[in-house]
Amino acid sequence: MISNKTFTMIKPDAVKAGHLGAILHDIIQAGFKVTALKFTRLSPELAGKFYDIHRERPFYQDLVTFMSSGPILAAILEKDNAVEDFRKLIGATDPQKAEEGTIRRKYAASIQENAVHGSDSNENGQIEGSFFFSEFEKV
Ligand code: DGI
Repeated sequence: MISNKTFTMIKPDAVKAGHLGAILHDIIQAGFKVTALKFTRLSPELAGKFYDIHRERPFYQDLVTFMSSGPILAAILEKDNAVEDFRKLIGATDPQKAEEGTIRRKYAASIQENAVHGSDSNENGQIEGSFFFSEFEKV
């Protein structure tokens, strides 16, 4: 069965810059329904675990430091074709390569501090959502 859910984080750069409300508004306007929501801060240990897949990449340590540098908003989102549609809405990893009108193009400053996370597959969406939310926190 194709999942209609994805997982997102509004990252520390966007929260610090005051874009949290605007980004959430864009996400809801694009037709996504919020089914779980948490404002929290990742410890370096948890950020490292979340991005474990990138452990061998040269930017891993910087990424972990950045992702634990301030609060984030974590959410599970629901929509038909959620994973693919959300990746389209946020745009390319590097905001300079992201299309006009995408969230990263509008709010992100660099490839590392790129404002939002979006799961890249249904399987990862499920894993990432469960990383942050227990069953009773998902409506
Ligand atoms: O799925 P994405 O977030 O678009 O990208 P990804 O899964 O390839 O990488 C995860 C995060 O790691 C990304 O949002 C920002 C960071 N990252 C990816 N590539 C680079 C990077 N950070 C730096 N500094 N340099 C990179 O080349």
